Amino acid sequence: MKLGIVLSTQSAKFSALAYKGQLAENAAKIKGYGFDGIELAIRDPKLVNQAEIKSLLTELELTVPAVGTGQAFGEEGLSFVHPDQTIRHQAIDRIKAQMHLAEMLGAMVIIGLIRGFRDKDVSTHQTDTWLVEALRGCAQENERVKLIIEPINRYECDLVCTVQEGMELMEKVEYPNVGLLLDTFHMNIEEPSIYESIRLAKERLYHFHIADSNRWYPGAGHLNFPKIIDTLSEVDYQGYVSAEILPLPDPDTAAERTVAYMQNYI
Ligand code: LER
Ligand code: MN
Repeated sequence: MKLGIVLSTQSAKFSALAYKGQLAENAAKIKGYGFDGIELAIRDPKLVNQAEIKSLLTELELTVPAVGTGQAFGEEGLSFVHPDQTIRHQAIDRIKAQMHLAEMLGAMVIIGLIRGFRDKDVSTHQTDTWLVEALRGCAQENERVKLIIEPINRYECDLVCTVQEGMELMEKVEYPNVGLLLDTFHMNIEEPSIYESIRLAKERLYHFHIADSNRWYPGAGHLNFPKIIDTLSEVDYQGYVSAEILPLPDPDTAAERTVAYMQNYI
C-alpha cells in the first residue's frame, strides 16, 4: 500500500483538506514528509495548468492516485441529478474534463458530492435513473480511466451513504472502470462494521481515504487503523491510503503525524 494526502489546487469551503494552494511549495513538503503521492482536489481542470502540475509532480517523483471533484458541486452547484437538465449536462461534462486530466496524470476520478442531492419534486426513480445514466455516460467516455463512487455519510449527502448502496449503484452502472472509494470517516458513521464493509467491496475497492473518527490525522481519534490496514491486506488491496484530514493543529503537523503513525502499519 502507498500513502497519499489530499491537496486542493484552490481555496474551497470543504474543510477536510490538509493543504490548499501553493502546489510547488506544498508538494515539496509532502515529498519531504515521506508521502508517495498527492491526491488533487480540483474544482475545474480549466483553472489549472495541467502540464505544469504533471512536470512538477514527475520531478518530485510523486504520483497522483486520484482527482477529487466535489468542489464543482460545493462551489458551483453542479450535480448529476439536478432537476435542470443544463446543470446535469454541465456536471457530466465536468467529469469528462476531469477524466481527460486524470488520464494524463495516471489518476482515477472521484465521484462524491457531484452526484448531488435528491430534490423533493423529483421522484426517487427519476433521480436514480439520472444518476446511473450520468455514470454510464462518463464511464463509456474513456474506459481506461477509473471512476470511483464514494459513499458519503448522511449529514453530507443523501445519495449513496453506505458501502452496500455504493455496490448496488456500481452493479447497476455495469462498467468495469467504475469501482468504489471508501473513507474511514464516513464508514465510522454509516457502517455497522468498517471491516465487513471493506470485505464487501473487495476487488472493486479502487481507492481508500483515511481520517480518524474526528477527521483529524490517523492516530488522533479512536479508529483501529492496525485492524483496518490488516483488513485491506486481507482483501489484497494494493492501492493508496490517502489522508483526507482537517488541517489541525496545522497542516504540516497533521501531515507529519499521518506519516509517523501510518508507516507502522502499511
Ligand atoms: C470527499 O472525499 C469526502 O469525503 C466528502 O466528505 C466530501 O464532502
Ligand atoms: Mn473522502
